[in-house]
Amino acid sequence: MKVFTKLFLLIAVGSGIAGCQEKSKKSTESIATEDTSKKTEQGLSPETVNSPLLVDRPKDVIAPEGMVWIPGGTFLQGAVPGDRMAMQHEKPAAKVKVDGFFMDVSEVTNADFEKFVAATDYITIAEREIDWEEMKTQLPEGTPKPHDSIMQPGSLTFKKTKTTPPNLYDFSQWWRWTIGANWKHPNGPGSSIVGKDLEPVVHIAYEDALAYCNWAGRRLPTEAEWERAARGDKKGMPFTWGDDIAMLGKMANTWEGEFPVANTKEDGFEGRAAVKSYRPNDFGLYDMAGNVWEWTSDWYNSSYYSDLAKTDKAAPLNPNGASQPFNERDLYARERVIKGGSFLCSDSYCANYRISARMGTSLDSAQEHLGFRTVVTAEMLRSAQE
Ligand SMILES: [Ca+2]
Ligand SMILES: [Ca+2]
Repeated sequence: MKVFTKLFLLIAVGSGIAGCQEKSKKSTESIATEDTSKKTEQGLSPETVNSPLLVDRPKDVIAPEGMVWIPGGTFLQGAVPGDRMAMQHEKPAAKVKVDGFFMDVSEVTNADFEKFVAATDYITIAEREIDWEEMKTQLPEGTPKPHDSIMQPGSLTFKKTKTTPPNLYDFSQWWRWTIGANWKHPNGPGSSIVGKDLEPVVHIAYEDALAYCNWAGRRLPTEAEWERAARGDKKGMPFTWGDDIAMLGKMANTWEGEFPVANTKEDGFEGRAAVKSYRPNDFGLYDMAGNVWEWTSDWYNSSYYSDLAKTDKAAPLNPNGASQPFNERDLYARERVIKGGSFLCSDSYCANYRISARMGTSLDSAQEHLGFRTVVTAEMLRSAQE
């Protein structure tokens, strides 16, 4: 679904765009009762259980430039005990195993993406014309067509509010549909990426990220791989650096101050920071907390963890998430999981810089705080050499 469609839905029918808002208990219960058919069946195949684990980097493969080996391991995926900010869709944590793999040390940058576009002439979703015929198939029947003046290529940009919003559920108060916003003009037509080679590329929809991966011989991480990489060797810790929230400003680019009104910039940045502006985690990965959100390949299913807990498949190997999308707050949603939070995440709001934090984002959504990083397996590298 186009990001515009989401915004339009929000305005027209009050549906929820992917955001940080807290869960509505009422809607959770009513929708879960009405439609259980969309719930996940986990997507875990029996052969992935109790298989041997690839821990160390195979000697016949070396890390591609800009990547590091993430050792395989067993860990608890999901909310850690005592995390008071954890939402229901992060619980309960599940023991999983992940084979080792290589991961980009940083978010994909503007310079990286520019090389891809130069080589392929790829046009991102935010740069493409909006197809109303396609869009209306994903809207409630009878939804009127918006005026042509706003049915133009664009994306979502953030704008601070002048005063404290009366509620933080309506994020149309700080998100704007901006015609002409895209990866080359991240804050709208008047902005550019000149001199910002090392900032993370943004306004990247899922399809755009896949196209880059396909060109680069990479893929997106699963949510389990992403969490394994972000967590490093720290067991039971909510953050990539441990459990001390006082370190936040030194360790990640997030929002400090009252969201979405006042940003104190105590961490040095109000918007995107060049990648590697903060210290890396145990595995040498930068900005796994904050800066920009990162796509994973898992379907977003708000029942995934609770459904996983009901199965008898202990410690599955390389789980790839729910078999189908489901969002109890938006039954039209077809979303993938994004991780890590962004420069817009505040401890006064959603604290999505926590490792277990997750959000569903529609496949065609592009936003100014959403990018990605890639992974590759030893097997993929071997195949590429054949
Ligand atoms: Ca900041
Ligand atoms: Ca990030």
